[in-house]
Amino acid sequence: MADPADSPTPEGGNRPALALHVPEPKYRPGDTVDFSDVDIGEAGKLPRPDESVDPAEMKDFAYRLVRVLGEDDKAHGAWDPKLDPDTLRTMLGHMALVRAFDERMFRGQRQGKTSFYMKCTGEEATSVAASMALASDDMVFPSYRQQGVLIARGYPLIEMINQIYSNKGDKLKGRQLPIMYSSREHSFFSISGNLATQTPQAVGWAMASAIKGDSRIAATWVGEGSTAEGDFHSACTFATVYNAPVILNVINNQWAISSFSGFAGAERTTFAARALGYGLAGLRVDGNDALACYAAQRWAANRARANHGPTLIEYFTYRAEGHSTSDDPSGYRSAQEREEWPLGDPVMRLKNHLIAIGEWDEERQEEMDRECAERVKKTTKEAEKNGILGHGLHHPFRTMFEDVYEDLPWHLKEQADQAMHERKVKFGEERPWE
Ligand SMILES: Cc1ncc(C[n+]2csc(CCOP(=O)(O)OP(=O)(O)O)c2C)c(N)n1
Ligand SMILES: [Mg+2]
Repeated sequence: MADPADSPTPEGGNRPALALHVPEPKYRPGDTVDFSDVDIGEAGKLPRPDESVDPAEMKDFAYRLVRVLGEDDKAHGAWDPKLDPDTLRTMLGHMALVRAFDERMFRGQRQGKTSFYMKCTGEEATSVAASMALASDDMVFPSYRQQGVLIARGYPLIEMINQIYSNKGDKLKGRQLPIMYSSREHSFFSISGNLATQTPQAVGWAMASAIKGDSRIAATWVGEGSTAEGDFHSACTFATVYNAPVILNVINNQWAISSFSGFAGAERTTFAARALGYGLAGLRVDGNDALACYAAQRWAANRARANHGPTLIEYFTYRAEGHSTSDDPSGYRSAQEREEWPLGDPVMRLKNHLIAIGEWDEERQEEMDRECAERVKKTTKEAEKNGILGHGLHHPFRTMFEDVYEDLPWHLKEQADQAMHERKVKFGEERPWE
């Protein structure tokens, strides 16, 4: 007898028509936002397991939030990293500097000094506090929204601005998109615009570090949207199989340009819960709580360093501004989301904490903000002496083909000769700077 499943559904038959679910964000422009259903838990409630814990015992941590800073601006519970006031002030200073830097660079793009910029407003803690919990020579594989790592590691602001302006001071010679920094000296791997590629690279680097018997670990940062890329899943598999000394930081800022996190799976489960399927340790953290970010990263770093294994950390945060200077979020999301976000602003929360413990005040904060803005302004002027976008080529055209291969392969040599020839035909005599 024929299997009824093989026959096509007859018109009007009683088998249900199949249907797809297409995720839709809750709020669109103009909508009233209500985040009261977002369960943020309470600061200080979660225990801090031993760093050698079996991932199978960490289920709860993938669904709840590690939080330290409470409504009273005090630090609570076992995850309190108990940092001294000087360290907290340094952390606040780095976060304030990142914000001032973002403001000025964003304006610089609007003034035509660069073609592109990306802010990390609202996410400063996830890079600044997390990188302060690492050793300065641990290798980091960031995405394009971790300028806070470079600032926390003391990378010169002028180098960042030279790169953003692609000017003659740009060590990368204008060959990377603005903000895609690279610094071997600061153990900061070159940023790639191809999403999630940094995740298997970080795992591979960590594996190599272990193979060599080195003591340095690796950490990578990736957006929640990018976790839908295959690379991320390969990274998780390799990390767990080989117990690589690596930290996979997932920044869940709710948005991937105009796609909300639901398209990467947020309607079904948390991003930290990805860890469970791989047998990785997984933590879900309040990404706007600098102390929680620090504590989680330190926990994972200690774990990796002691060969207890890799950790996947989801930072629950919110991208407060547009994706980049090319984006206008008012076209796809409600402006109220930023104001209503239940985890507040990371800079304000750390500032209020320092005030609450009697180690800071509003006057000092204002002075610090002024100093940050002044420092960025001064450095910007300095970098502008090396040129800005629109001043023509800052590096000789002929160098375009250099520095990738030690010896230029014949086919690139041919292309380089042809390109130079075409420019001569177009512009007449060879330009002296070429
Ligand atoms: C492989 C690949 N696909 C698509 C893009 C285009 N793109 C650039 S950023 C971005 C959104 C990424 O969102 P998310 O991972 O959440 O990071 P966020 O920007 O929020 O920090 C997309 C789709 C790209 N650069 N690379
Ligand atoms: Mg995102």
